Amino acid sequence: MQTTAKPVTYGASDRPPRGDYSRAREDYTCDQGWDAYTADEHGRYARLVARQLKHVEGRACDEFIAALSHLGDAQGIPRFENINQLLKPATGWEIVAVPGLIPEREFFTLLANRRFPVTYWLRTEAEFDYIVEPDLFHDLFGHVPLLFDPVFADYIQAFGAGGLKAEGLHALEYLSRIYWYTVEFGIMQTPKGLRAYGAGILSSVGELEHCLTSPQPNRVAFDALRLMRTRYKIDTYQETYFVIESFDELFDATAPDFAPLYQALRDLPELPANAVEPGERTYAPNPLAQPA
Ligand code: HBI
Ligand code: FE
Repeated sequence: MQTTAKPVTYGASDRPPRGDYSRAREDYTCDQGWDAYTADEHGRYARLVARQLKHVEGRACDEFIAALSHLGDAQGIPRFENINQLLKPATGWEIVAVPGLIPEREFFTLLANRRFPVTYWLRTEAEFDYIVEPDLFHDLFGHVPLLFDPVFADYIQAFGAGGLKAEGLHALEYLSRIYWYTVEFGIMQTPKGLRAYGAGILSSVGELEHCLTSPQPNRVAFDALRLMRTRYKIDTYQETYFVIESFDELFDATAPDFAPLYQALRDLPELPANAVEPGERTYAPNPLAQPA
């Protein structure tokens, strides 16, 4: 099947695309190809999940922990249609396979229609600890559990719909920052301390501890305008984490039309990833877990 789906990679990276974009349909979705996974890949996925499950307790938000059981027994790579049988009735979402990163317009269109893109290929053994591009483990383990949370599920759909309304390239850059600093690297203040909810953190071993307890990064109260001014880096730990107090706060802050914010942003200079603005609310790191 010939298609116009063209490979997409992060930024100007000259890294060759990892997925087979020739198998993608016009909307960039493709079949998961579950039968093609090897025993090695099933085993590697199971080891990635087993390791991460040891780290998320006490570090991931309760909503994530509560939803983990929906990913199945994690003895191997699940069939997306099996997850959809649970996910669709829960929040109306379904996951669809994609060959990797897809263009913004197709990405926002999928989210606006409650279809979450999940990369079908899994990282190699050499990338067990770290991979730049989002792979199957990042998307499935990092993103999918929170799609079972009704408020977060509505937020992602609103974000997708907002993205389709974004006019001009700058708006897409601002929206990418919102996505990056919430869905990928967001943390939450809870009565039990700071907890992670961003998929980029939840699918990483090192950053899960770093984002909550390291004295290095700034932890700044979530503010959509401040956030959209702030640049981010894709291949290091974040230098700033934006802190919400609930998913309701996230939904309320980003559901309305962003046009007034884009207008205000035109007159405000961008901020580096490690900026701290005078007078803004910041959060102290969690105390280091006492050795058992
Ligand atoms: N494509 N498959 C996939 N996954 C993403 O997370 C993704 C994407 N395309 C664009 C994108 N993210 C970001 O630019 C969002 O901020 C829009
Ligand atoms: Fe992601």
